[in-house]
Amino acid sequence: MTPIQDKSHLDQEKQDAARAALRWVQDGMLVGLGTGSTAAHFIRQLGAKVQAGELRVQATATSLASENLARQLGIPLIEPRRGLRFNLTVDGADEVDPHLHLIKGGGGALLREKIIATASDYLLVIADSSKAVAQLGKFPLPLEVVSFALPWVLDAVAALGGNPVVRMSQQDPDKHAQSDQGNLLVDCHFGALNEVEQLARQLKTIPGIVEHGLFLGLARAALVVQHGQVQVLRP
Ligand code: ABF
Repeated sequence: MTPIQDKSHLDQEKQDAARAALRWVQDGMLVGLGTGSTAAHFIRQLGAKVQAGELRVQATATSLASENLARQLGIPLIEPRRGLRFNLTVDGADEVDPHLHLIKGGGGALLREKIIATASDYLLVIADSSKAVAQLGKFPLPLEVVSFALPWVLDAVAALGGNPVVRMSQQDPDKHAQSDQGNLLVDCHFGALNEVEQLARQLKTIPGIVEHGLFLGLARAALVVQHGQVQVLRP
């Protein structure tokens, strides 16, 4: 299979996973909207249902890109407020392991994604076949980092064996990439992650790391395309 065919094949899988997630959405729900190409498929399909009057939902998005897409599609948006809980959040992932531990943040939205996932009663992950792994760690682990703290964060992560690389902007490769919050993104190359809970705890102790891309114990189910079929995985 050529890379182009492979990409369109994976895109079809993303669409299939997104379509399957629509069955989790019930009328009247408060929904968290994820970020990335798989989540964008879900937002488009949800928007079509809202426009057709088949579903009424209110939503909050995990990134400005997803928020803009939802607004264009006429999905009613709500601002963060005290006491707000989402019935369901549907989001993509960079890696999903059999415990439904996730690496997220390749799309640069991990902080808002974790905030919304934690404020949700049910996090449903949608993913193409390339995302399911036996062990996390092939995909670099993203961190969102306060700019002032960058040199010390790089020292601390390097001391943990993380081989940190500051992410550069896709628009201007001479500039650092920035999150929607104006923070920097650092991609860590730890290799296979054997002790994810321990690593998550260690990263949390480093001042200047606002959040890391390990999502542990948050996903309640994952819709992953495997062998051409959407499979429901549970932890
Ligand atoms: C978000 O988008 C992220 O947490 C993850 O980094 C990325 C997945 O992107 P895609 O769906 O485009 O593969 O869900």
